[in-house]
Amino acid sequence: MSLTLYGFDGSPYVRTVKMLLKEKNAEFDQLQINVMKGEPHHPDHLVRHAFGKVPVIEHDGFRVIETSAIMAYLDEVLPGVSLTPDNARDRARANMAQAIYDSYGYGSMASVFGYYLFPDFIGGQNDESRLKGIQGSKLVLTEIMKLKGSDPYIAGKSLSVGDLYLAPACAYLAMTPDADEVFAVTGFETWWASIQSLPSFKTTPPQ
Ligand SMILES: N[C@@H](CCC(=O)N[C@@H](CS)C(=O)NCC(=O)O)C(=O)O
Repeated sequence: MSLTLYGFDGSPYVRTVKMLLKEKNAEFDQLQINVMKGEPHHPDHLVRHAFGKVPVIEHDGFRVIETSAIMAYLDEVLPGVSLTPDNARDRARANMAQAIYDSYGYGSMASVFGYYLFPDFIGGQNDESRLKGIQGSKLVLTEIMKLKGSDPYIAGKSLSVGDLYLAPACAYLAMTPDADEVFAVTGFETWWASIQSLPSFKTTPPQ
């Protein structure tokens, strides 16, 4: 079996995939395609992902792009713990978390953590966009924590792809002075504590 992950450790989406690979105890190679250096837009990577994004995976010669497709594929083909809930409602909760993050979460959260951590990459420090990002991020966390309800994880009693989606961007937010404000959401604190204790989280720090 050969498995290659294309994408650098600074990318939240790459970390989501890497956390799944760690949860599965999978062996893989990683090519550190660096977003900060514009490497996803180099011709050799555009062959893999025509839209110039990471992550991409190649599994025994089969290429998959887009994190949602990668997560579903790897969860199905790799042995080990399943990260897809075993019933329709919990699967819907995980899928909702994933879609909310993709559609409304990543952009809002990146405009907050990017402001402090990667200002050049997001086109400079813009306070209006940061403040809008704080509100957007809070709404996203609020709605995802409502999906979690009183369960320990977003889609129920077990860790799922929904949790792995949200965790890396929260890790970046946690490094900013806006963390307390963004994280002041019912249910977030206990969820975040359990995510931070996962070996798959601890062994995939952004670099
Ligand atoms: N829709 C893509 C989004 C992935 C994405 O936004 N990746 C970022 C890094 S976290 C990236 O490659 N950015 C490069 C760029 O936009 O230049 C997915 O789900 O995989």
